[in-house]
Amino acid sequence: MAEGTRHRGTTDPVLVIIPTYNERDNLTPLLKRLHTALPEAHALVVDDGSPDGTGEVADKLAGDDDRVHVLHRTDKAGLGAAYIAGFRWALDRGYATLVEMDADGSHAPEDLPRLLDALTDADLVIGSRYVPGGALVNWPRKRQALSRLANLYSRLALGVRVHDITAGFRAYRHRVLDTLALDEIASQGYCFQIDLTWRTAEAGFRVLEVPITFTERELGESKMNGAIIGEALIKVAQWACTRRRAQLRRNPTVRRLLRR
Ligand SMILES: Nc1nc2c(ncn2[C@@H]2O[C@H](COP(=O)(O)OP(=O)(O)OP(=O)(O)O)[C@@H](O)[C@H]2O)c(=O)[nH]1
Ligand SMILES: [Mg+2]
Repeated sequence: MAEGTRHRGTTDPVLVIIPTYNERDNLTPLLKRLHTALPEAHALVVDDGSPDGTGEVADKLAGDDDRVHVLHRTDKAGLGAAYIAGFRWALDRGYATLVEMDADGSHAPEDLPRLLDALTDADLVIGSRYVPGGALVNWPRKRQALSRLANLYSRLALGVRVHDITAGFRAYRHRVLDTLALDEIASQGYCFQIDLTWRTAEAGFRVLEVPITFTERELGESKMNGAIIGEALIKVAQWACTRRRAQLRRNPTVRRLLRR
C-alpha cells in the first residue's frame, strides 16, 4: 500500500467507499471536498450502471487522479450489495480503514478527520445525527420522523445502545469487516446499516458515535422507498426474535426446563 494513503498513524491507509446510482452532478464536487479534507485518502466509487452516466464521470475522475478508483456493477442491486462489493475490494487490497459515505452531499467529508481520530479508540465509528452536537439541515419533517422511529424501533428490538443505528457515514477498522461473515449479509437499504451495526456489536467490537451535521441533498433524487422501509421492519423483527431465543437459551431456568 502506498505511503500516500496514510492518515495519522493508527487507522491508515483509508479507503472511502461511495455507492452511486444517478449521482452525476454530485460526484465531482464531493470528491473535490473529500481530497481537500483528507488529501491522502483513496476513494472507491461503486456504481450500479447509473443511466445518467455517473459511471463515466467516475471513470474520468479516476483517469485524472490515482487516488480515485471505480467499481462498475451492471444492475441496480441496492446500497447493501454495493457496499459489500466495495468492502471485498478494499479488504483484498489491504486498506486498514474502510469508510462508508453517501454521494449525495448529505455526509460532509470535512467531518471525516474527526471520525478517523475517534477510530483510534474504537472499531466502528458512526457519524451520528442523534448525539449531542449532531444536527440536521433541510431534512423534511417526515423523513426526520421516519429516521427517529427507525432508530427507536431498532434500539428497543435489538438492545443496541447506538443513537443513530441507520446512519450511513461510518469508519470501520479492517479487522471488523474481515471478521464478519459478509456472505450472510443480504440487507439492501438502510436496514444494511442496522444489520452491520448489530453484527459489529454482537461480535464484541467497540462502537463509538461522533456528532455530524447531516444535510439534505440539493441535487438528484433520493432512492428511499416503501420497500426499503418494509425490509427494515421485517428484518429487525426477525433479528429481535433470534436474539430473544438466544437469551432464553442462556437462561439457567429455561436450560433446566429444556433438559427435562
Ligand atoms: N451502487 C448503488 N448505490 C446506491 C443504490 N441505491 C442508493 N445508492 C446510493 O447510496 C447513497 C444513499 O442513497 P440515497 O438515495 O441518498 O438514500 P438515503 O440517503 O438512504 O435517503 P435520503 O435521505 O432520502 O437521501 C447515494 O450515494 C446513492 O446514490 C444502489 O442500488 N446501488
Ligand atoms: Mg441520501
